[in-house]
Amino acid sequence: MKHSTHNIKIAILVVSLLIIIGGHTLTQAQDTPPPTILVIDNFDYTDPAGFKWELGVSQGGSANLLLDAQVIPPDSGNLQSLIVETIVPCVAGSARFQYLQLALPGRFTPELNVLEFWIRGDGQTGAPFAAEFTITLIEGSGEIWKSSRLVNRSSTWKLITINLTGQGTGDPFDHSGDFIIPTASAPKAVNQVLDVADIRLIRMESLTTNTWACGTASRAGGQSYPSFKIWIDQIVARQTEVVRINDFDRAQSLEDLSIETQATAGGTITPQLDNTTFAPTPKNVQSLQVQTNVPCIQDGNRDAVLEFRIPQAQRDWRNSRFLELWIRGDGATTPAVGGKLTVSLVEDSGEIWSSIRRVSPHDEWRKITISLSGNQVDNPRNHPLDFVMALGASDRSVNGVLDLDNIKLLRIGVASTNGWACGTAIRAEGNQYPNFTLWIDDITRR
Ligand SMILES: [Ca+2]
Ligand SMILES: [Ca+2]
Ligand SMILES: [Ca+2]
Ligand SMILES: [Ca+2]
Repeated sequence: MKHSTHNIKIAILVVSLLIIIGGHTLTQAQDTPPPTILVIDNFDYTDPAGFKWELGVSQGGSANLLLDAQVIPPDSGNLQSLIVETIVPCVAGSARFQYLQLALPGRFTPELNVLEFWIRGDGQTGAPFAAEFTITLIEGSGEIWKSSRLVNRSSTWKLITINLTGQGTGDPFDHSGDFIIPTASAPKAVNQVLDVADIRLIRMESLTTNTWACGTASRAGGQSYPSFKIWIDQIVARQTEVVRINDFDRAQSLEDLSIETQATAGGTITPQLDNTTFAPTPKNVQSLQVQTNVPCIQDGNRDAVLEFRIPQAQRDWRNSRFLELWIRGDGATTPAVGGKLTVSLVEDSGEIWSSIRRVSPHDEWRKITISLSGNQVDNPRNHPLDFVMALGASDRSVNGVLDLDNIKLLRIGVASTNGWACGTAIRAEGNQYPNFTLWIDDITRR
């Protein structure tokens, strides 16, 4: 495998970089982005001078930056990705940090509403198991906005989409889906609103946590792990357009909705239109109430499901990044309190992708957002914010990636949790809380 390499060993702060392209031949990048996309960096340069990011790193730290023409995300016309390996040791009495910073190649326009990029780990096992990854946006006003997450060492490429929205101050790790002014940067706050058209600089940081790097994590056995290596690619800002899947407003009767229902043995699911309660969205007049009664079954996978068949002309979801819907609970204060909501997408290929979240019995409308991305087999309960293939559905796997070019069905499962229904919750006994009611409204993708 050939890499273009340049090793950086520096002691303090910002330097400009030179990337030395290796011996392999490169051709001109193919992307001619539509006007709604601003490519921040795709790392597909034919000229090493294309690399404009500046490195900042704390005392004693360094970074290896490599362009990689072999390991690239599944994105058409893509030529290269960037490997970022950071080595940032602990130095007593000084803060650890590392970042790559870029002046934006063009002005952000206000209609750009998501930032996205591909990321992947090195596929190795062992400590450190994860690192902190942060995207920072800095406004011309000086306001600093961050969105943080932990990334693991999985060698599977993952598409990360972050809403270009932000308000107030807080912890960036609570804002992996949008941006927040970190509490420590609050003195630089101006209006505490992310003004997209005022963004001037972007930073990305990948750093093992202090507990790993400084050798205090219990499993690190006192050893320190200052290094972490990631691949990153195709950093873009884009506009996503809202497409209605179902708002339940135009239906006169259930027949107009052409919903199919299914429940596991002994269960019932009863949807009905409700024009007395609906989500607080413009011109809204009606929602769908879903009453379920689903007793326990032997293997435990009890569920009651609404199935929305997507019309042929609306099955290409490739320009969308999120599925959004509004939900409202029944406000129950006695068991079973709350339930689970399962959202599944069925590809025309037959692959089924699911996301499960616990739903509290709140009786206020809430909007939930699920990222339209998925590329692994896992328990959907671990994925309220994106999609995975459940183990039980993996026998239908075709290519193991959520493909958005032909989404045939949307399934929504509503049920009380097994813990209540099957009597395993502390206060429950036996099979006694099979009922759960949820209101659903305004299902969209964007
Ligand atoms: Ca690329
Ligand atoms: Ca602002
Ligand atoms: Ca509605
Ligand atoms: Ca697929």
